[in-house]
Amino acid sequence: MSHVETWQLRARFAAALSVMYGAEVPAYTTLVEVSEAVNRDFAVRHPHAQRLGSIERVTAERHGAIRVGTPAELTDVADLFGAFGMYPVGYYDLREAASPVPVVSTAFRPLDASELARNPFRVFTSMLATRDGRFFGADLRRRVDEFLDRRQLFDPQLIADARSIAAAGGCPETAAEDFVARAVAAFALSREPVDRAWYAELTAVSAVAADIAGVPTTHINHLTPRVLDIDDLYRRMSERGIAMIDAIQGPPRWDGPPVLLRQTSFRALAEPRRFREADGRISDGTLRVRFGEVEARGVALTRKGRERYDAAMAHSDPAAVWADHFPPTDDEMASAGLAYYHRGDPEAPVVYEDFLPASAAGIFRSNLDADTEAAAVADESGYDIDWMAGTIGRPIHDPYDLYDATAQEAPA
Ligand code: OOG
Ligand code: NI
Repeated sequence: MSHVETWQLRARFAAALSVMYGAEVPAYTTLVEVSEAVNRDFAVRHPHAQRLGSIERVTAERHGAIRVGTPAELTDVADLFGAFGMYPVGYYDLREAASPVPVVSTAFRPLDASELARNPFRVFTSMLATRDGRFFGADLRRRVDEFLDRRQLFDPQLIADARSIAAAGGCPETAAEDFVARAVAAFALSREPVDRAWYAELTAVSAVAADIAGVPTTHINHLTPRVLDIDDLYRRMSERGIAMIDAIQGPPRWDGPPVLLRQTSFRALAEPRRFREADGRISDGTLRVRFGEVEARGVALTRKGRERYDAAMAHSDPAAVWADHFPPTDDEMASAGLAYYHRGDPEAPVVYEDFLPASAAGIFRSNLDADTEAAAVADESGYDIDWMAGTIGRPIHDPYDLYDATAQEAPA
C-alpha cells in the first residue's frame, strides 16, 4: 500500500484549504489571480526574478492564520500540524506591540530548507491572552474561560490520528484523503449559530476576544499568497476598487536587497452568519472578521541585520534613513554579516520564512473595528516562549538557529 509522507499531506492540506477559502471568500480568488499576474509580469521584466524562489514555489506559496482561545486548544493545533511536518517556530508577543493585541503567537512551519522547498505552507497561530490582567479583568476572564472550556474545536479522534501520523512520518494513501478532509473541515466557517448577546458583549470590550471566544469554533482567518512585487500588487488591487489598508507593513521599498517580509491586506466583505437571539430564535446576520492579505519575502537577516532593521524602523520615516542602515548590494550585505546567504554566496539569499511582530499586530488591528484598552495593572500571566513551549510540550524553534543551519547548505 502506498505511503503518503507528511510533506505530501502538507501540500494536500494547503491546497484543500485554498479551495475551501476561495469558495468562502470570493475576494481571495481575485487576490490569487492578481498575484499570479504580478508574478508572471515580474518574471518577464526581471532576469533574476527567481533568486528568492522559483516562480512555481512563489506562486503556490501560502500562509494561513488561525486564532484559538486556550492552552489546550493551542496544544491540539500543535498536534494536528505535526502530522503535516509543521512545527512551532518563533514566539511573537503582540501584547508588546506599539498598538497591543491581547494574543501570544507562534508560527507552525517546516523547519528544513528541503522541507520548505517541497511545500512551504505555514500557519501563524495566536492564542487569546486571557490571563493578562491588563486586557481581561477577573470577571471577564472567568466568563471567557468558562465559554472556552465548554467548546471543542477539534475532534479528539482527529488529534489522535494526527499524533499517530506524525509518529509514523505519514499514513497509507487510503487514510490520507479522509484525514486531510477532516483537518480542513476543522477550519471552515461554522454554520453553528453565534450567541448574539455574548458576541456583542465581548465586542464591546475587545474585538479580538469576540472573534476568538465569541463563537463556538475557529476558522481560517486569512490565507496569504506570495508575490514578487507587492507595490505592483497594491496598485492593481486598488485599481480594481478593493480598498487596501493605508500602507504596506514592514520594510520600505528600495532599490537594494529586499529584506524580511512586506505585507498588506484588505478588509473582506461581511459574511453571512446565523445568530441565536436572547429568546432562542435563530436569525440571519453577518460578521466582518476575515480578510485578504498578500506578502513579499526578502533575504533573512542575521541578529546583527535585525538590529539594524529595528533601528531603521524606529525612525519616523524609515525609507528616508534606510540607506544609512543597509548597503545597496547583496555582496556588501553578506560581507557585513547582515543577512544570510547559502555558503556565503551573495547570489544565493536565504529567504526569510517567518513573520514580524509589528506587522502582525498592524495586520490584526487594521481589520478590527475597535481597539482593546490595556488597563494599568501588572501583567502576571507568565506568558513567554518557555511558557508556550511547556504548555504545548514541544520546543519552540529559534528562527536564527534554522537560518544558521540553512546557510551552511547549498540552495535547495
Ligand atoms: C494574524 C496576523 C498576523 C501575519 O501575516 O503577520 C499574520 C491574525 O490576524 O490572526 O498573519
Ligand atoms: Ni498573515
